[in-house]
Amino acid sequence: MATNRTFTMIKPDAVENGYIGAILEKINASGFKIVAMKYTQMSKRDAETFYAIHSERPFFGELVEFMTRSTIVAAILEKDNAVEDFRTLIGATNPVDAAEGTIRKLFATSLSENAVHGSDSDENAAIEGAFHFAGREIF
Ligand code: 3AN
Repeated sequence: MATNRTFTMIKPDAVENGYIGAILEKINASGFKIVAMKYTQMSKRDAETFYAIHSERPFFGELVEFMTRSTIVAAILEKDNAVEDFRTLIGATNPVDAAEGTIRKLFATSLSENAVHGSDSDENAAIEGAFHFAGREIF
C-alpha cells in the first residue's frame, strides 16, 4: 500500500448509535478519498489478531469483547499525509481529551468505546488494510 493511505474502522459503538453517515461525511469533507470499504463484523479471532500488539494490556479482553459485539465499517483512505492527518481528524484516544470538532469528540462514547480506529503509522496502515481487504477490493 502507498504511504499516502491509512486504515480506519467505524467501531461498534458508533455504528450502534447511527453515526456511520455522519462520520463518513466528516472523512469526505476532510479530503480523504475512500479506496476500499466494507460493512462487516469481526470474529473473536479477528479482533485478537488485529489487536495482538495490545495482548498484554489489562484492557485487551474488554477491547476484543467490544470490537466483536456488533458490526463495523472498515475502510482504506487516501490523502497526502494520510496517517497523521487522520489521527488529527479523529482526536485523542480518550474523547474527554479530544479536541473540539474531532470525530471522537463528536461521536465517541468513552475511552474504550471511542467510535473510530485510525492507524498510527504507515507500516501499520498497510498491515491493517491487508488484514481486512484483498488486493482486488482496493481501488
Ligand atoms: P488509538 O486507537 O488512539 O490508537 P490505542 O492504539 O492505544 O489507541 O488503543 C487501541 C484501542 O484500545 C483504543 N481505540 C481503545 O478502544 C482501547 N483502549 C486504549 N486504551 C484503553 C484503556 N486504558 N482502557 C480501555 N480501552 C482502551
